[in-house]
Amino acid sequence: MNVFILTGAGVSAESGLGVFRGPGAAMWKRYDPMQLATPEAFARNPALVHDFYNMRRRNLIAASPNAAHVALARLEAQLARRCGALTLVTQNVDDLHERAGSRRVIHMHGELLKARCASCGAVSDRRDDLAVDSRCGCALRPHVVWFGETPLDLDEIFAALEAADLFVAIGTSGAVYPAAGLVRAARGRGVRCCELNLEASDNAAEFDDRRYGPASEIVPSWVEEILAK
Ligand code: BV8
Repeated sequence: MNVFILTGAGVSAESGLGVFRGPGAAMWKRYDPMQLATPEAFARNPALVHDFYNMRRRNLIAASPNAAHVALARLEAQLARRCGALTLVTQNVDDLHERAGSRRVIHMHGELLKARCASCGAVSDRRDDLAVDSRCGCALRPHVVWFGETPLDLDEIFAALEAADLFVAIGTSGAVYPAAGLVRAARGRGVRCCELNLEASDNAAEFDDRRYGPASEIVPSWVEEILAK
């Protein structure tokens, strides 16, 4: 069985990392992610954008994976033992899937614990703060995909979607494209689609199966159901 999973900020919400929309988004009192996650904001006020990501990087380092991340790592290991495969694509820039044990994670919106050279594009690990004068020879920026920029690894993502027998979206509002359009591509291939979320997403109507509740509760029980089949 080849399972394709797309996760969003909701899968990390119970690890305290905050979400962009819906319940829990209020944590962004000081910063508006929709305004700051853009190349224009970085060009206009790089210090403020660095502050935004430095705060999130520090939160991430202090955070831990939750039961949803652990369950998805277990699903990956069990499917591999049964000659199946899990492709885990995340919109999240945190490393909680990896810290929970997931071995293959595609970060289509980049990674908070990496920096990128604004000139040559070289990517490096980065756990401490970035500042306007952070340099590798040129200026450094967070290695995240901002609005208006092209998401990463799209060829690999669409190739995995072609091979999927099941598409599952977890903890995502279905508000950001092209990620939110992946379910329609799966449906177009006749693949069964399931949504696991706190509440109905913007594209809930695209799903055959919809389950609602906190990810730390509904994801482990859904994984056990899949593995019992
Ligand atoms: C692109 C990284 C061209 C940075 C992010 C009109 C139509 C179509 C597209 C567009 C359009 N207008 C503009 C666009 C393009 C734009 C877009 O989609 N805008 C939206 C706002 C309309 N997209 C882009 O610019 C993308 N690039 O289009 O390039 C292109 C296209 C195709 C091919 C080649 C090139 C780039 C988008 C990436 C932007 N970067 N993040 C950072 O993190 O700071 S997006 C940002 O939103 C985060 O990554 C976040 O993950 C992502 C998506 O949000 P979600 O993950 O879904 O999170 P959200 O908070 O929205 O929802 C959380 C959900 O969890 C909620 O449903 C909630 O109920 C639930 N939840 C809460 N608690 C729990 C829970 N669920 C379970 N348990 C809980 N405890």
